[in-house]
This record gives sequence, C-alpha cells and structure tokens, in this order.
Amino acid sequence: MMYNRKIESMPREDLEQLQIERLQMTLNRVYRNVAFYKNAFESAGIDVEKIRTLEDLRELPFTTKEDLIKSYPYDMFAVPLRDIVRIHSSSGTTGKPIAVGYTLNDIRNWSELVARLLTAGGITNQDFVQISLNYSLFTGGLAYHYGAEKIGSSVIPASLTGDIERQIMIMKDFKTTALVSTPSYALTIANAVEEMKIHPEELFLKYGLFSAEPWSESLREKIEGKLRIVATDNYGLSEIMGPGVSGECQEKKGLHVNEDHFIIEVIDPKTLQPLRAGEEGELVFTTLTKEGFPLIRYRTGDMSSLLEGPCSCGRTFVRMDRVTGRSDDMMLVNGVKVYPSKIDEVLMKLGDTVPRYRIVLGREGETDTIEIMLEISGIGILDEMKNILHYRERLQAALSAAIGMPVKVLLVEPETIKRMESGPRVIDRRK
Ligand code: DLL
Repeated sequence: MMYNRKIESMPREDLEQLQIERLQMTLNRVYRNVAFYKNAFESAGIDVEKIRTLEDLRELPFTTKEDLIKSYPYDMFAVPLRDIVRIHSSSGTTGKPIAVGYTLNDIRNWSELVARLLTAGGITNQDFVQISLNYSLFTGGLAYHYGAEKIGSSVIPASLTGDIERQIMIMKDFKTTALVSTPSYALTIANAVEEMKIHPEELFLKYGLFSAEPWSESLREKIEGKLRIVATDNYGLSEIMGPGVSGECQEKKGLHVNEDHFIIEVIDPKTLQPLRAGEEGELVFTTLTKEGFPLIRYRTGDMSSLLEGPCSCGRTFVRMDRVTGRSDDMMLVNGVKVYPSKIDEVLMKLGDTVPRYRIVLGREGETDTIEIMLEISGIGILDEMKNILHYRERLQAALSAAIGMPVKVLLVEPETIKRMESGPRVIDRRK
C-alpha cells in the first residue's frame, strides 16, 4: 500500500526534474530571505541561477549544527514570523538548543509525509494508532498524530509516560492495532506485557513504527516476536522536518527517502567528498519544499549508506540503510541528545583541567542511566575523604543540571582510566 502512489512510484527522470525545479525555488528563497545563505553563497562565489543540475548542488557550501546554534532562535527562518504556525525545538544538550519553524503549508506537507510512512508501515483507516512519543517541543508526537489523522485512522495520543501498565491498559481497552514509539520503549512495553502474563493474542497489535534512536535487526526480531507485530524503522530529525524524512516499507530492506521533498547525499565526514551507493558516510539533506525553515546541504552527523537497486514494493524513492552511528560523539540518552563536550565544559569549570573520565550508559527498567567514571588523580589537591565526597556531590549536581537528567559520578583509583585510554570514551551497556 502507498499513500500517494503517483508520487511514491514516479519514474526517476520525472522525480529528478521535480527535484531540480524545487531546488531552484528553494535556492532563490533562501538567497532572498535568509542572510546566512546570502552571505554563504556570496562568499563562495555561487550564483544560484547557475545551479541547474543535481551535480551542481555539490558546489554549494554545507550547513552545520553550529550554524543553526548561532542563528538561534529565528535567524534561519525564511518567512516573516507571522507566517509561522508551529515552532519545535531539538532536544540538544550542546549548550544551546535550536528552534525550527513551520508554515501552514509545511505542516500540510509534513502530515502527508508521515501519512506515507504510516501507510508503508501497514496502517490504514481501520487502525487504532497509539502514539507513545512525547507531545512536546520534540517533533515526534505531534507529527505522527497529524499523519495518522490524515489517513483516517483512530489516533490514541497516549504520549510518552513512565506508567507502562497504563500504556498496556490503553492498548487492551482501546484495541490498539499499531504502536508508534521509540524501539526501546516498545521493548519495555513488550517486557512488561510478558511480566504481566498477558498473552500477545489478548492484545490487538499488528504493527509497530519505531524511530528516533538507533536500533538493531536483533532488537526488531525481539520486539516482533514478543508482541507478534510487524515492526518498521522511521528516521528523521527536527532540523530537516522531524519524522517523515524516511521510513521502511513492509519489505524491511532499508528506509525510503521522501525524495520529492528532500535530496539526500552521503559524504565522507573527513574529506567531505561525495560517496557512492553502498559506501557508508554522513547523511546530508537539502529540503525542497520547506518554507519556514529550508536548509541546504545540512550535515546531520548520522552515519548510513544508500542502498542500490529498486525495491519490490514498487516505490522508486531511494532507500537508506538504518542509521548505524554518528560522525561526531553525540549520544542519545532517554531520547535527549548529549555531547561529551558538554561534560568537558562542566568539568573544566570545576577544576583547571578536564580529568580523565569515561561515560557509562546503562539502563534501569525503562530509563537510560548515565554515569561518569572519573579518575581521582585528576582532581588534584583533594586528599581528605570529606573533600572528595563534597567534590563528587558538586559534580553530580552540576552535570545533572547541565544535561537535564540525573548523572551519577563514580570516582575511581588513579590510573584506572589511563589503562582504558585505548578503548572508547563512551561505554554503552544498554545494548
Ligand atoms: O528524533 C525526530 C523524530 C521523532 C524522528 C520521531 C523520527 C521519529 P531529534 O530530537 O532532532 O528528532 O533527533 C534526531 O535522532 O539525527 C538521529 O541521530 C536520531 N534518529 C532519529 N531517527 C532515527 C532512527 C527526532 N530511525 C536524531 N535510527 C537524528 C537511528 C535515529 N537514529
């Protein structure tokens, strides 16, 4: 099933023509309305009128997260604020968040793109769709809500809550047939269903659309087995739109990119040179229809590759592989983006140098935990136990405030971390 068969299965030549036309419109729009792009194009000697092929796109400069942080909140918006009908913000813990804005048209397009994902994931107007993602500045909840309403299914806006039993009660009582959540939340629900000795047949679930964090094929199998559903992967990011950028069809062989709205490129994050299909690199997106917050060649930091060949579902949109990691050291903890540089910053403020440390991510029940293992030798003059404990408490409070969730500090013997130096900085025990 396709939500928009005409578009989703259009011949590649027609699609490329459409992309070029929309790219030219977008370039003109950003050149005229966004000072950042006017300056960026002029200093790179780019005449937007001369960008006439998809190859030409590669001459344009990249846009980075730092550019968006600098223009916070509204400097990258390409329309007057009176035309903006919705504002979301990324969960960033880089210091400053970013804000993104949508016009009414953007919201209409967005709803259609999410409707496509839902349809590709198996959902129709007969389904009861439980949306267990945050309804907040985070794009997830509202985007799926609008998309599911658009295809006429019955939407259950359960949102993301700590009360898993209630989620399951809703699922049973309202006869939920499709669950939309993060994969880790789905696993928590699946485990709770087992613990509550509810047989999957007592539920009505058929489909799961999971997104917003990296997950593996084995996690898919686990969730599918425990809940007896077909689970598909959806990818997106607030900067580009939110969910709606790409999603799997029932073949589960990669995520179709909504190429009539976005151009995808894969680059080598070091050389910044384009890579071919099959080669893993950083995903870069250019928006083609966005009015409020258009972006040109945005470096996502997400690592993946393009898959070659057509898909047997009939969609002609290119597929990307699941996201395997990051080109920077961003971590997703409870869905919040956390950068080690933020931890450096806090440690730096409390001492003269950054002591040796490792970040240990774990999981307790349904929540991720974050612990900083810190070498005592790096603390310097602290000798008395009392001082050490005081330091630890101050550090815990400062780190928790900076990251926005409880952080535990574990002080370890001198040289402990030094011996771990060749290993990764982040030890992820959630997997
Ligand atoms: O996570 C928006 C979203 C919500 C997308 C729901 C899809 C569904 P951000 O908070 O901006 O927005 O985080 C985006 O999350 O750059 C990836 O690193 C990661 N991510 C999102 N989807 C996937 C996925 C939303 N399917 C960041 N697989 C992105 C792996 C994902 N990583």
